[in-house]
Amino acid sequence: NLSHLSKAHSHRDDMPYCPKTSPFVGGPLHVSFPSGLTLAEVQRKNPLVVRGGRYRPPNCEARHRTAIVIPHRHREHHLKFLLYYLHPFLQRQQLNYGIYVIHQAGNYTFNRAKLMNAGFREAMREEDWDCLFFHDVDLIPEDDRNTYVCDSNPKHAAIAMDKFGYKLPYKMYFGGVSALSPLHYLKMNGFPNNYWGWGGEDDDIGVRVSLAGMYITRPSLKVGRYKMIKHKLDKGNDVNPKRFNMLAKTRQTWKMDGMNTAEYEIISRQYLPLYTNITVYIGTEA
Ligand code: UDH
Ligand code: NGS
Repeated sequence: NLSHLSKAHSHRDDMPYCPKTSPFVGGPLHVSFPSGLTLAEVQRKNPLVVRGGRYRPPNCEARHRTAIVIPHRHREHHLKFLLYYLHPFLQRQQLNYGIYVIHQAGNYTFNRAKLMNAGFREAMREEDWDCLFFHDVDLIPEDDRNTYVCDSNPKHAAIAMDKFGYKLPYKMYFGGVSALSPLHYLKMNGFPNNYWGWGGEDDDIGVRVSLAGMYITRPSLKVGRYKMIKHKLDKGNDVNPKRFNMLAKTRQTWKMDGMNTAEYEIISRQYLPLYTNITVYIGTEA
């Protein structure tokens, strides 16, 4: 889809399009977590990444423009590893990309899905992205062929995680990493705003996909592999006891709760060397 080229970020006429399959993409990746890693080193290893964590291939015009949206709070040590792996991975795929970290302000209960709504709106405000990857901070892709571009329908990318023995834990699982075009996102009214705490919001999002008349696509089990950085349940993200009752009502609520009702306040927007950090105050449970 090249329709965006008439908009803000214009095509560089002097450049040919990148090939359909990048020559730099390999196969399986070895992922480990080196102890002394610093953000300065990640920066040094990615000299072509510019302010706000943006990149365009230097010698060809990218065919795809992908925003990575990462919900975040108190996971700086995971973010460092994700950036260490993701920047080179996305560059090998010859994408025009940007990384957005959506940081929840304050200490109130975490709300992953609402942060994604804020991330969607704020990323789209800056650039006409044709695909958004909603990405947990602790999941590292383990195969270069897991292309960070959108499909004709919403894509669930993290289908083979190490912690689930590299298989889907259950058929409708939609957690971890998913990829939607702006049209997909708006068609399903974005994500729910009122799942506070751990669990269920990803299932709700999966249900929305089908309620909006779409279906979930997936890469192969060989390609959609991820290593999770091990951790315990965070402070401020207790298991949400209401999640099952809420999930039972998604059919009645999805049109009234989502992108059309997402309210939040931007506290700050920082264009850091490796990512754009957007701190948002998303309020508290009603
Ligand atoms: N996140 C944060 N900070 C938090 C909570 C969540 O940044 O305090 C983000 C982060 O991107 C994370 C994502 O939200 O990857 C999902 O949250 P999670 O990692 O807590 O969820 P996950 O299901 O792990 O991956 C839960 C660990 C144990 C749950 C046991 C409950 N049965
Ligand atoms: C389901 C949760 C999902 C969660 C998945 C994997 O039970 O939100 O487990 O969890 N759904 C409900 O609670 C309704 S995990 O093994 O990663 O802790 O993503």
